[in-house]
Amino acid sequence: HAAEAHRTDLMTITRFVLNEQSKHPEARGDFTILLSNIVLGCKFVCSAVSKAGLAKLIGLAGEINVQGEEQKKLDVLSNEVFIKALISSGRTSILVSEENEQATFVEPSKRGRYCVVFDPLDGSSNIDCGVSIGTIFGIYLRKDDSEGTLNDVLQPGKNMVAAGYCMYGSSCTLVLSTGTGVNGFTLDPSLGEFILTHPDIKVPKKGKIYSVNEGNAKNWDEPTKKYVERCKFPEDGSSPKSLRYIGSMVADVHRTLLYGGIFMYPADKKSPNGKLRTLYEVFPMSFLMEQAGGQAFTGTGRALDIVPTTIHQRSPIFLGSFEEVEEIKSLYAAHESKT
Ligand code: P6P
Repeated sequence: HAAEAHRTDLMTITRFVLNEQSKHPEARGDFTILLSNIVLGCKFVCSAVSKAGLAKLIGLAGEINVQGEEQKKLDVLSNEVFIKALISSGRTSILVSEENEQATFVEPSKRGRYCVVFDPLDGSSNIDCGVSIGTIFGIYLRKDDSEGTLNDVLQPGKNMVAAGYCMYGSSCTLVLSTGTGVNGFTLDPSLGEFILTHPDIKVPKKGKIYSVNEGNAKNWDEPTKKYVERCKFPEDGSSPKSLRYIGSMVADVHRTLLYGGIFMYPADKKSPNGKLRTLYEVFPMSFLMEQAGGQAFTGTGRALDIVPTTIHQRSPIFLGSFEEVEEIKSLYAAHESKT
């Protein structure tokens, strides 16, 4: 029946967003245009990633390929595609990319009300071995009467108007929230359209999976150590949790969103702010997790409450099932009260 609905209903991501936007009488269609350009970028990257092995796109930047052109690494290529698509949308003022040290300030004639922060190809170190990778993005509205300054992207994550990721794996799945829940769309290559396949995603309240790089255990703080210990040796006699760690944030978070559990990149002695970037990894994934009924915590507070000071800063993150994050929060609170 689902297949039948798909064939005749064809709820594409564009139609879905248009329906959503029609609930906002003040909407001028700008967001829909912006999103369609992000979707175009995702379709390009999906195609390039699936061909990477063949087209040797995974070669190091600077190598010359058989056509005598300079090889671009997939993450460099993906970044260029997203930057150009976002600028040509005429709906953005500032772009922050993991690939660019400086923010991109759009020229006045092409400026729009939105600011996009993104990682064009997160986990790209995994490309060569075929592990799923992804694009992560978050969208802010420019602050009132601003023409576009860094302050427009140094806003807390809770100010985002939308966030999402596109995972390039066995299928190409785009997960999006515009602030009224989370929906998943799968690319139908025969149509070149993202079709609604996961309506109204809710993260299970509890989970049986924990996801962390145990190789950092030596450097963890006490609450993290205690939580992971409880996952392995439950004090209440329940069965231990399973460890699943892919090492590609989009893949680890997507599994957590659908199956429940917790994904963690804690602070440690080596990296006091953890490894993941606040603006375009922590904020978008935290936004989605909260919209799906889960939580996102940094060890000291709600992740979306962070007020960033620099565009590439990092922050620790614990995100996933509501109850699992609740347990981490209580361990940190207990630790606080002892120190
Ligand atoms: P580690 C990939 O390089 C990445 O940025 C995220 O996608 C992933 O969650 C994390 O780093 C993995 O880091 O230190 O566990 O290899």
